[in-house]
Amino acid sequence: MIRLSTTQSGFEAEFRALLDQARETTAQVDAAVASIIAEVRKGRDAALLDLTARFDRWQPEGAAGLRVSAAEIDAARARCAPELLDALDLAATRIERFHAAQLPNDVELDDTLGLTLGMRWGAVDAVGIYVPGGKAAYPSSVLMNAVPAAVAGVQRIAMAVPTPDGVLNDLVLAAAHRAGVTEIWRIGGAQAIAALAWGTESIAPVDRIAGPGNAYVAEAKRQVFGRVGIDSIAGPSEVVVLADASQNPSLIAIDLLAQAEHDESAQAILITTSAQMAHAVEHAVAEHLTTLPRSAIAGASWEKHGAIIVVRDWEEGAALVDRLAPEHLEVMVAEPQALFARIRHAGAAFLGANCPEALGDYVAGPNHVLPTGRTARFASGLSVFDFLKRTTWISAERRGLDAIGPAAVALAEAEGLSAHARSIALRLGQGAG
Ligand code: HSO
Ligand code: ZN
Repeated sequence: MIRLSTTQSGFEAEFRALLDQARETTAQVDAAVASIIAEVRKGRDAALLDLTARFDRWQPEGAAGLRVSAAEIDAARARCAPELLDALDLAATRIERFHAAQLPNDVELDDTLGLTLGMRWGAVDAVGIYVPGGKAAYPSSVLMNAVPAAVAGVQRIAMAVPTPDGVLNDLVLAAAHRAGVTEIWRIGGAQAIAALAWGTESIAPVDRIAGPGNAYVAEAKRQVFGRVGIDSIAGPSEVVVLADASQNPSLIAIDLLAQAEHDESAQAILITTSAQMAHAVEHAVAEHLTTLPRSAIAGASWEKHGAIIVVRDWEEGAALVDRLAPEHLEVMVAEPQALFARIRHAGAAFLGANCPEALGDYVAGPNHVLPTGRTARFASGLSVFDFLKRTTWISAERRGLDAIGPAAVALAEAEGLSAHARSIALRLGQGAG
């Protein structure tokens, strides 16, 4: 953990080092991924069976065995604790409601010259949702990826989830069922991305792929991009907490650690106007770490990437946040809305002492798939927009054509495109024919 203060000499250099700190070493997997994709394109179902046996150590019973059946989904749901299914349902309902509120209106513009111009939103036909297996299998992420697609109106939502040693996570299946996933495939890694993008005998290709994954999955998404759309490639998670002297240091500390426990390369940063608070939080972090089950991971993240920055005022604090452009921002000050209004770059904000990030991770309603690694400068969290696309349209009355056609003829002639010019001129009644 690094302690900084904007009053110390050399602060700028230290802060820049923090901004530039590499938190993830991405393995060089390009070539391996390219060969897996080629294998799936060529061998299709048979290649998937092979690769699954090789990487996930189980032997599907033919291609049909790759798909999780309705009976298996029902059985998985029956094994889940009813309280957990209720919690999942509450989360899904709230995520649905918030994402439905995002649905945009079509545009229609009458230009008064006799033309009507429009833009129409439509859903993507088929989407693939990748869900990591094993340790990082989060039912909450299934909801966060699949619900926006369903709300957008996507007809086919195909989920891919690896089942190492054949083992499935019941709550992941229950979440998929609740979210409206239409088919579930027990495949993973680059081979799953290849199958979703290119299709096999049993898996129809999709149009867009979303969802987190390991280095192989991320690289595979990069390599199939263009054939299909992809969501952003997520890096390690991060939080910036802004706190003034009035806050409870123990709560701030646990919020920082909630981020840190995700992964050793996660980053948690406190920015405070109070040197006393800085001190108190540092102690509270150490205290919590003595009892947290994931203290090894959280402690390593805090040690390697954590920071406490003391600022003179919130003017300085807001400027630092914009430079960090954090994935998550907690604003725990007396007037959180006012401070939030001064900040431009953050993936998602949590305002006031009553909404720790974890509330948003699970049940609040906004998406938890957010831009990491300072990409909040130009990117946004997952939403219905990721599963919608636009078609613009023009319709013209005769008087509209007459009004603007001549300008188009002139531009077409200047570009040397005679058929373009003539297609308009003929209609204007001026063409040589
Ligand atoms: N904080 C993570 C999402 C998550 N948290 C899932 C718990 N489960 C990235 O926004
Ligand atoms: Zn989280």
